[in-house]
Amino acid sequence: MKITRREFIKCTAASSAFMAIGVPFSFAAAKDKNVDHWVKGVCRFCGTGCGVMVGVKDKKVVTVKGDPNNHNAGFLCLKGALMTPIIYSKDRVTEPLIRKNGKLVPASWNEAMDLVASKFKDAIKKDGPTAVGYYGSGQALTEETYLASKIFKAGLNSNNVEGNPRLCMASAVGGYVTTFGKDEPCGTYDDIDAATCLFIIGSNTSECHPILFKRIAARKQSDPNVKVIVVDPRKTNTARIADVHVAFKPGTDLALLNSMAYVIIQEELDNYRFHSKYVSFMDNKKNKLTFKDYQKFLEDYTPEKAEKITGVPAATIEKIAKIFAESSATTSLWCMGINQRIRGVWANNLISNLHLLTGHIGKPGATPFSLTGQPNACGGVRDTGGLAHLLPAGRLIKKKSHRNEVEKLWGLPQDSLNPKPGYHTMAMWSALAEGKLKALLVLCTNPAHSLPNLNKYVNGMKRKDTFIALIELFKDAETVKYADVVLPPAYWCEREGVYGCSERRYALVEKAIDPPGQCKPAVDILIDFAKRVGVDPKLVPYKNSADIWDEWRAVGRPTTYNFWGITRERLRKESGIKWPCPTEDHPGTDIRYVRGKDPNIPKDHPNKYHFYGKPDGKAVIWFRPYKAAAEEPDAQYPFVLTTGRVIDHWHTGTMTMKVPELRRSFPKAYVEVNKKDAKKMDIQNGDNVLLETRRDKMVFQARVSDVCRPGLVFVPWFDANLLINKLTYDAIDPGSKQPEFKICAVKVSKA
Ligand SMILES: Nc1nc2c(c(=O)[nH]1)N[C@H]1C(S)=C(S)[C@@H](COP(=O)(O)OP(=O)(O)OC[C@H]3O[C@@H](n4cnc5c(=O)[nH]c(N)nc54)[C@H](O)[C@@H]3O)O[C@H]1N2
Ligand SMILES: Nc1nc2c(c(=O)[nH]1)N[C@H]1C(S)=C(S)[C@@H](COP(=O)(O)OP(=O)(O)OC[C@H]3O[C@@H](n4cnc5c(=O)[nH]c(N)nc54)[C@H](O)[C@@H]3O)O[C@H]1N2
Ligand code: SF4
Ligand SMILES: [Mo]
Repeated sequence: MKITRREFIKCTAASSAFMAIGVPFSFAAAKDKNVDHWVKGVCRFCGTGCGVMVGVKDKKVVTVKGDPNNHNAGFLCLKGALMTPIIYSKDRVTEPLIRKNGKLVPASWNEAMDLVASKFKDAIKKDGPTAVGYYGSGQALTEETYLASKIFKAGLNSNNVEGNPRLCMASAVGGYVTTFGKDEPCGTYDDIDAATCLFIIGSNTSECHPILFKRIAARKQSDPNVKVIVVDPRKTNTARIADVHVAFKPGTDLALLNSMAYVIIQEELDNYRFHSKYVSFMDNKKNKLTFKDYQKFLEDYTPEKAEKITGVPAATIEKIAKIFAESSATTSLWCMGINQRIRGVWANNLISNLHLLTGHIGKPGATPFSLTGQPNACGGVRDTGGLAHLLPAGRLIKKKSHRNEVEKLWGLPQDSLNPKPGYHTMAMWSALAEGKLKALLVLCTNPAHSLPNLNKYVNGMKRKDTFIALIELFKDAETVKYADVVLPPAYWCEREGVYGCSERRYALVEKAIDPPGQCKPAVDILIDFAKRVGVDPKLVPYKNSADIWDEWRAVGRPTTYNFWGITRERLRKESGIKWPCPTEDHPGTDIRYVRGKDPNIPKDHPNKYHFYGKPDGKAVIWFRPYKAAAEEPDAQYPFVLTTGRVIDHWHTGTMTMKVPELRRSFPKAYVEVNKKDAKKMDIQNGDNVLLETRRDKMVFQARVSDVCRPGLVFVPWFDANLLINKLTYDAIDPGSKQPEFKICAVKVSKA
């Protein structure tokens, strides 16, 4: 298939509109005459994890189309369909680079890796293993994250293993683990097709999970009884298809969700039979309480009281609570509007509370479903334990029994793993700024653009006495400016490995082509690194990434993640399989925690539902009071600044800015201002607007619209020339340690 430039432009112009009304966009019908062969893979971008077919001709990728056998049924959004030019960008790093006299200059692999190893060895010798660390990504392959985590935790005895999922999914992990005792959703995308109420809160699904949004819109169109509720302070494209859009005051989700619970109980719409048997009630001090106590706790959240906090009319709160509870099957979907908050874990709990209260769980169409952002945040980082407090498959560093189990699996002496969790992400970058962390290996993430309150952390990256080795695709990524060594990786389909998307689906990205120049798969770079820093060779015995996969299967096997049945051979044949999947003939699991559906529950278990992550088998309804954001607007900084995404760009823009059609649709960041606010400040479309927070100030062009509610401004964060993260705030959730990207106070004026 060859798409002409004109066709591309047409698609680009139409993309947002298509997605908003749910008309599918597909290249599947296009002809394939210019392709030698097709290779199966997964889209490089969002956590939807669409299956793709990569068309290869003369050893080059010439096109990408949707895999008809995967959940996306052949459809892709534009980002997915336009991945090819990224591979062939002239800005790729194709040879190792070393900083000499302040400039990055080419070096051999040997010279570069020797330098990296010597810096790490020196740091360990001088300050011990906690002076080194790894900062990875939910976009790295499972094999890469598993291996890096093992090299640092087992090989170097350092638990300083972190990554961008801390900026993204940490609150969702915290929410699931506290509510159910286990991470990861209990439902799948199929629930969207069976739901009669879709409760979407803090997720701009139409722009950030477009192919799922297509499914949501199709579901709504298929049945007039299906209701969509969108809770977002912005009137996004997602909100535009909603039956009820709740444009509430940012940061007040906790009050709103508690109030919905209040209404549900008041109206006797709770499912007493369900929650009296399968649910326990707990307050913040982990006291076991009763349903009666819960009712009492909720008295602070009558719709009238919640109206005062949230700005949502009491009648609207009552209405959405009733729709949620009365539907035959309700699925909730949420993302960063919930997670990137100082009470992100609590907000996650409160969404699950509504499901546990009404029994909307474990039935087709009824599930609390956290949308993951990156293509492999779930499979790669959450599941393999690529964070500072985790070990593989849900095990914890702090738990001796978990450490001992992993020591056995990894062939380590008993009690040899470091029992102290490492630095979480924000602490890691602070430690670098303070000179406590001396050497850092960074893979597949661009922290000099993506961290909040950037100035503080970039000053740390600039230190002369710290060392950053960066494995990065592009010369123009912001973090390259601060790296001491840059190593060139093989990209996406230039090496093979597994991605695990939001619905517990593991799928293989197959190798389609060779990488350019001296680029190498990250797995090879990591194995070389391990050898040179003196990691015991027995810990890295792999010939290829399939060997790592097999080890990871064995490490997951004794747990409830059990995906022993997801062999490499199966992954080559099938377009993804959902764990748990204990045996090779097991079809994978759609619904967890239900007898007969979840292979972790014995067939003769006395209860239909069994929340085996909790000792008593019961999920928890948590009492979580409303807490305000870390930095509320005041007289000096009277607006709320929120940041987020646009459909055609991926994060820091390094990849999507290389695609002319995508760059053209959003060439530059801007600030969205509400019409009424704009009028008061005499701001017109296109005017320069000064945004000033307690941390920095910057000028953006205005887009005046009704998208933001009054008092709120929004800036997309893809633009490296307008680094909005210099203005954002780095307050973190005390539980998940995830920063509150979504809310800070800002002064807005015409520039
Ligand atoms: N096109 C595109 N798609 C992507 C990505 C991308 O970069 N580009 N990145 C991927 C990744 S890693 C992620 S994490 C996801 C993120 O996906 P989303 O979370 O859907 O996207 P965001 O734009 O970050 O934020 C979502 C919404 O949160 C709202 N919000 C702000 N404050 C609040 C609040 O207090 N409460 C509530 N309820 N909502 C609030 C914002 O108005 C915004 O519309 O997208 C993934 N998909
Ligand atoms: N203001 C604000 N900031 C945010 C957020 C927000 O909502 N608002 N969201 C946060 C969230 S949810 C996330 S997930 C993070 C994401 O933040 P980052 O992970 O920093 O953003 P990316 O642009 O995805 O960075 C990926 C980097 O890896 C490079 N790369 C691409 N492919 C490969 C590869 O195959 N191998 C290697 N080695 N490198 C590769 C890319 O060129 C790019 O530099 O940002 C966070 N930052
Ligand atoms: S929805 Fe996400 S995974 Fe699917 S094609 Fe678009 S960017 Fe890729
Ligand atoms: Mo993310």
